[in-house]
Amino acid sequence: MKILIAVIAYNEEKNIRSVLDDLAVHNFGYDVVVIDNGSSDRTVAIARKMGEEVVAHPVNVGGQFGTLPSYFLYSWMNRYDILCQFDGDGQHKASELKKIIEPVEKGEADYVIGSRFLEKKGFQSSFFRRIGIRLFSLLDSWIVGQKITDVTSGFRAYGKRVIDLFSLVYKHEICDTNQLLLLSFSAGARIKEVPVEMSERLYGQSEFGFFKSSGFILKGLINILGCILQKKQIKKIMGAINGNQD
Ligand SMILES: Nc1nc2c(ncn2[C@@H]2O[C@H](COP(=O)(O)OP(=O)(O)OP(=O)(O)O)[C@@H](O)[C@H]2O)c(=O)[nH]1
Ligand SMILES: [Mg+2]
Repeated sequence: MKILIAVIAYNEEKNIRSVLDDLAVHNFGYDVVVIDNGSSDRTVAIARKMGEEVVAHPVNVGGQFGTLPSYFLYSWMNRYDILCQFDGDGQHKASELKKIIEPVEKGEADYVIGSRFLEKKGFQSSFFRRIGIRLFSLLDSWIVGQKITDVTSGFRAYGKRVIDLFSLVYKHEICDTNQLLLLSFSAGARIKEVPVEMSERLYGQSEFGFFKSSGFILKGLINILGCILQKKQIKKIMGAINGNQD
C-alpha cells in the first residue's frame, strides 16, 4: 500500500527540521510531503534543502484547514492508498504513525483519529480547548453512534474512501474537524480512535487563541448542522462512485 504523510505547516521554521528528522528516523516505507500554507519565514527553504517534496501555497488560505484540499488532491493524483495528517509544529510523534495507519491498512477503518484522551498521556491541551473538544466529541459521538473522545485531533489517517470524497466529490471549504468527520461518516467511512501521546508545540503559538477558540464553538455548531443537511446527498454521490468503481 502507498502511504503518504502530509506535514502541514505555516511559519514553522523553528520546528520543521526536527519534525522532518523525526519522520525520517521512523520511516517504515511512507512518502512525505510538506504542505506549506504561504509561510513568510524559511519553512519552505528548510524543507526543500532537506530534500522533501513541498507543495507551497503562494498565499495563506483558510488557516490550517486551508491545507486539507491540497493534501487530499495531491494524494488522489499520486494514487496513495493511505494519507495521514501530521502537524509541522512538533506536537505529533512519528513513532506513533504505525498505530493510526494500521487500522486502515488492515481494512478495519477509513478514518482514524489519534486521541490524547483515551489513555490521558502527554499534552492534554488547555482547559478551554478541552471544553470545546468535549462538547464536539459528545455531539459527534451521538451523530455517528460511536464514542469519539478527540474529534479535533490533527493526528489522523484516512483511507481511499475519504481521499476520494474530499478530492472528487466535496470540493468546498473545509472549516473544522466536525465537518471532516461527519462528511466522511456520511460517505460510509468507518471511524476508529487509537490512543496517542502528543507534545506541546516546540516553538511558536497555536492558531487558536482565546478569540478564535470562542468563535470555534459557534462555527462548529453551524458546521454540524450543515453536515446533517448534506448527509443524504453525500451518501448518494459516494454510492454512485463506488458502484461505478466496482
Ligand atoms: N496557525 C496556522 N497554522 C497553520 C496554518 N496552515 C497550516 N498550519 C499548521 O497547522 C498545524 C496546526 O496548527 P496549530 O495552530 O498548532 O493548531 P492545533 O495544533 O490544532 O492547536 P493546538 O493544539 O492549540 O496546538 C501546525 O503545524 C501549523 O503550522 C495557518 O494558516 N495558520
Ligand atoms: Mg498545534
